[in-house]
Amino acid sequence: PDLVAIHPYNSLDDLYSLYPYSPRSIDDLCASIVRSHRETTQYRLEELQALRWKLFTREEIQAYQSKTADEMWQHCSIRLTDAVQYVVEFAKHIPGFRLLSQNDQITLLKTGSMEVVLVRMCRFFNTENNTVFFDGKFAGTEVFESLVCGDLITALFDFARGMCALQLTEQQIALFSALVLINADRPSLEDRGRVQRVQRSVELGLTHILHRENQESLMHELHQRMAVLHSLCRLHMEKLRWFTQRHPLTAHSLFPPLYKELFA
Ligand code: CLR
Repeated sequence: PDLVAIHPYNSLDDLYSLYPYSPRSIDDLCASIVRSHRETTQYRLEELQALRWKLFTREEIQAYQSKTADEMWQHCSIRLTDAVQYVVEFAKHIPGFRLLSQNDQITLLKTGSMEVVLVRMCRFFNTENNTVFFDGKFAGTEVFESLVCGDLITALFDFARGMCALQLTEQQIALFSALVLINADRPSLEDRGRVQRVQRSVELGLTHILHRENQESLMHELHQRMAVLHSLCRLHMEKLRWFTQRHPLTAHSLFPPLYKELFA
């Protein structure tokens, strides 16, 4: 698709001409982010809704449980990398992102793409039976037993349940995802000021839609979730390091290159 046609900001000047923000351009900014989210979520909510009672059979669950840790880690890393790739696409269409230096874009993706995947996880979560969409069906925590990192899995499921409880709209999920990604506090950014300006525009966008829907109180909630996201991703990295030490061969030859690049 033609990038310039998709997002209306061709230069930082265009973006910064949003100051002072006229409602029209802030609506445009939100619309771009929402469109980018919609085009990169893999599944629409209606599709997921229709699938939400498709559960794994006992035999299928046993098959996952009898995989070796190696096999299951490899399998999950492929699924996660796939999801990360969609987040990279999403990022590229956040107004202002492509105008950051290549290094800063990579820094933001390295630190934030997994966090956005976890934000997105709430769309794929069924709170009625605590299952998540995985490999075409809904899976409970027991499906991931062979990974031997029950604490991480439980923490991820808890986080998804908590996010579901907020009952965010697709718009709110889109803007929140953008804010998680465009974070000027990430270590080793080259041009923090520039990231900060993009961050402020996204922040204004989120504030704007929350205000319009009379849900300003959500902002505080969302800021708290950001701290939880940090700790979840730290836990993921720890588990990955532990796994890499025990199974260097799988980690080096079987993990997808992007997964290694981002997390290893
Ligand atoms: C999250 C939202 C994405 C699509 C997607 C793809 C892969 C899924 C992931 C979602 C949720 C979490 C998930 C993952 C595959 C494996 C992982 C089910 C639905 C589980 C929790 C296991 C994680 C184990 C690693 C940390 C080793 O748009």
